Amino acid sequence: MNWRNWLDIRPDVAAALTENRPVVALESTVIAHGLPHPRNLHTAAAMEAAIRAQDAVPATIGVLGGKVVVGLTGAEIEQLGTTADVLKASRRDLGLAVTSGQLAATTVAATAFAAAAAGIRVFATGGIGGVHRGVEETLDISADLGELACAPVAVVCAGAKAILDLPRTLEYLETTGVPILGYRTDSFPAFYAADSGLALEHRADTPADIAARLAGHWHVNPSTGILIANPPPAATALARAELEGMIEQALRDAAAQSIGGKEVTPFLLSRLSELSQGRTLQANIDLLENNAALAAQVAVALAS
Ligand code: PSU
Ligand code: MN
Repeated sequence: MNWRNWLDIRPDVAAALTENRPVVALESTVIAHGLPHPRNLHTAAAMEAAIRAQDAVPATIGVLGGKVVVGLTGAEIEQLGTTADVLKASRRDLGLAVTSGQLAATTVAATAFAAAAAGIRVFATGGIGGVHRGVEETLDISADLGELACAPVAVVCAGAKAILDLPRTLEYLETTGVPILGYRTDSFPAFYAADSGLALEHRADTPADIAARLAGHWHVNPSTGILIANPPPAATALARAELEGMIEQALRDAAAQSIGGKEVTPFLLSRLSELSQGRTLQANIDLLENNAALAAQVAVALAS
């Protein structure tokens, strides 16, 4: 086994990186575990198309055939989005998944790690993982938060998922030293909702402005990640008040069914989609595409 080749950067992505052309990393857990089939595949394709529309190169990341692949093909994405029992791989799982050869989707943590290893600076997702409600009991804190502290990648997201304890998630990001830059907003978005009611201290209003701030961030903090908080599109975003009751119901259902560990987030997302008659799913899809488009604009500005 040639361990040095664990990272398989596909030619189109490698060429763009060598030539300093814009590249945007995308995760695959949202495809394999976050969205239902077939909308997961439509969304993955739409995110890649939104990136290409800005003349940037998408690099969807996953683990396949004993390699962490950067720049999955459409057929490989389809495999991840249609196969049952795909491993949800966090950073800690990557080395073991490479040695077992199993098919694995990468979370934000694992994707940020791989993107940093490949030299990709900009990554788009929906909402990052964070500190879960009831953390006093479960100690459930997403590995996304720890990884952002040591991967120099800008993650474009609609904040952290609304199912989480958002004030504690912000506290944790402060503790680990991960800054948050609001895009055209002064408050932390709440994933499905535009505004969590939690204030942000940093704001940028154009992709060029974001790119300039990123350059400054990495000049001073070269090994730290940063969140670009992009509110969800207004057309399908939900109001925070209407969400809260559904989230509480979903959390009760998770507890009643003893859902724990890495199953918690996929369970809650899918339960919320049922409780909202698909409205949270539509909001999730729209914000994913919106984040891909902004990430591409930022990558273009960074490369110029
Ligand atoms: N964003 C979405 N949907 C998702 C995720 C992000 O819109 O399903 C995934 C990401 O892969 C993130 C994961 O890393 O959810 C968080 O899982 P956990 O809470 O188990 O760390
Ligand atoms: Mn967890």
